[in-house]
Amino acid sequence: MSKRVKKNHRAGFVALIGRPNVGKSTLVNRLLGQKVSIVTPKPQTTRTRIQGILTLPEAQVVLVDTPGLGGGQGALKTAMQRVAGDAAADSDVALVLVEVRGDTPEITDADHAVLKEARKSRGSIVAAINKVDLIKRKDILLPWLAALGQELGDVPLIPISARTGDGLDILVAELVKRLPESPQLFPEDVVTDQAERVLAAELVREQLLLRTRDEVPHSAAVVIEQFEDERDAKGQGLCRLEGRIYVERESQKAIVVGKGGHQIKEVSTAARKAIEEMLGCKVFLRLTVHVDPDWTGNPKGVQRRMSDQGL
Ligand SMILES: Nc1nc2c(ncn2[C@@H]2O[C@H](COP(=O)(O)OP(=O)(O)OP(=O)(O)O)[C@@H](O)[C@H]2O)c(=O)[nH]1
Ligand SMILES: [Mg+2]
Repeated sequence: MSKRVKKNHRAGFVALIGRPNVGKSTLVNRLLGQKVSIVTPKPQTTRTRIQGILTLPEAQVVLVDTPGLGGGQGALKTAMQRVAGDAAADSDVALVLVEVRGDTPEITDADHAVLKEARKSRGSIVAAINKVDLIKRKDILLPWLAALGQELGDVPLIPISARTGDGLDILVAELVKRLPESPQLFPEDVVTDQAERVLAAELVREQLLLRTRDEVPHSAAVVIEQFEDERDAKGQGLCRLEGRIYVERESQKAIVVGKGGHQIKEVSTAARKAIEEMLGCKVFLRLTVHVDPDWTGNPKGVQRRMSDQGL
């Protein structure tokens, strides 16, 4: 990689900050055209800092996905909030993401808390209102823009849809403008800092989240302990993965395993397909379920289950 600064080339860190479920991970994946962060309709899906690197001719935008602010439980919650706050403080731009919630705009304390974190950025703030594809009547957007605009002051506010891609060109241009002049920070073929092993564990957790409810999604942690790429030079052969799913109680284990192992089989089949797509390799996946009592409730438990993913 050349260290010479191309004229006007910009590069830096953009931290996505927002409440749970507003679409931060969806936006990162959409901008990259590749899945680096799991997405579910449940809040508190993302638990750690996940970096996605968007390399453009004129700029390199390092998108930092973070856990939603205000979500989680116990020591896991504390760790997740710290990750988001640190990412904001360490950013050249804090991108505040808000979602359209109903017909009447309402700015809550939770929104104020998000803005407070974003203001820790050493750089500037850009805001985007996501999920505009859900708005059936265009006149609903205007009061939302007015209410948020009043809250944000002279921060630019861009309506977007991470799902359809609406408004994303404008958003990226606003982000790039605010990055410092700098050569590329990463080689251009690097898209994420997430190891394949960690991404595979996340794809398993995504399927668990999609298939369970109540407290099970928040109590589940996944680790891939064995990852053997047995492909030969011609690319023939298997990738063999062995993973462990941890929950907090025997009753949760029974739910994850399901009657006659039905649930864990479904999770495993769906996760295997997703991992095959990511690796471009035929996958053998073996999952087992274990109980680690109350791991989310204490810092040692969080370290035990999440240190693999940098939490
Ligand atoms: N209709 C619509 N749905 C969206 C859009 N962006 C995200 N979603 C959906 O919103 C839900 C949450 O998306 P995520 O990307 O997981 O949200 P997040 O902010 O990363 O959530 P946490 O990781 O829990 O903080 C998912 O069901 C997405 O499919 C959008 O632009 N339009
Ligand atoms: Mg997320």
